Amino acid sequence: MQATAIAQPNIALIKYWGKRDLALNLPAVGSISITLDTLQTKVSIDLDGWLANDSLIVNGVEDPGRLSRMTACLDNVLGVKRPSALIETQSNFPIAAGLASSASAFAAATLAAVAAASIDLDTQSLARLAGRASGSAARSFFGGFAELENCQDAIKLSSLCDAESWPLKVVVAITETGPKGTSSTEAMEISRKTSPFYSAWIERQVDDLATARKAIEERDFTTLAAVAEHNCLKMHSVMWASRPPIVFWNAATMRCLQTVRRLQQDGCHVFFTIDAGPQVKAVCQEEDMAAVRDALSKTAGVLEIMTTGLGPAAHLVGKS
Ligand code: 2P0
Repeated sequence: MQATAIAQPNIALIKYWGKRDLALNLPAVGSISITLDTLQTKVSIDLDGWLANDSLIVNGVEDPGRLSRMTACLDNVLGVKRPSALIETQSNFPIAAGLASSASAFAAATLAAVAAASIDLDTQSLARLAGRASGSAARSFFGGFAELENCQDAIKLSSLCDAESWPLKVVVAITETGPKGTSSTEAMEISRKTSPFYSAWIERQVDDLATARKAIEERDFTTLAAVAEHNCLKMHSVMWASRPPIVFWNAATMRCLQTVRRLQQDGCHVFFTIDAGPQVKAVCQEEDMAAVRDALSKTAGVLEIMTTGLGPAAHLVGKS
């Protein structure tokens, strides 16, 4: 009744922002993402039932603040009559800071829970269960480039291209290390209820998805770069126009964007994307990675740089 799984975070190039069903956590739009390799979350779940209640240990420290969301995830995966669980998670990158740590944590937790309970489920079902806990977690069940389709009453996941077939690199510029002030769920709901741009965002998503899908199929970096940057800035415009405004950026975030523009003018194949946090992810071709890394590390306000390639789907690493 114990299992351990590893999942990598994924970064959306065409973003998920907004829910059409809060209770079922169904997204209002489809999304396309890349799953990373060197960043990862390892989750061990022990269902032997020797605890009176669930207990969550995050990076070696008991974390009651995050327990209720994890308990809800396990209840949804295993049913409420399950034994109490000891859940241990280890991430090798900052959590709750706009680096998709909930995607990797809930993907790994879903997989470990199902394995610990010896339940046999296909990838689509696992992805849907993880998506209930965190919308982006569903995409970490696929390596490389993944698409989450927003179908009538459920989500559908598919692989667009594996990591080896288009081995892009990602340079992550960390501009702030503390946890963010507003959760994604909360921020999405504020956007849905108050942003005058929200309906336009929803309507146009299908076009951005089609453009990105075709660019990925044709390995067309320039087109993918343009649509990904546009989609990212559009999502943040929705947030900025919300009431109260939701601004995840800081001054260094903006400086990183200027660095990426300069690199592009110098001929580098690179584009930026930013999620619900102040970090900047620069996606680039392998031959440009050193230049991108160098330029971002010299950008004022950048505290740390991480580099990663594209990686595998969530996978089991132990079971007993
Ligand atoms: C994404 N984000 O597509 C978008 C872009 C952040 C910005 O999915 O509310 O933690 O748990 O379903 O998955 C982050 O939100 O949100 C996210 P919930 P999640 O990656």
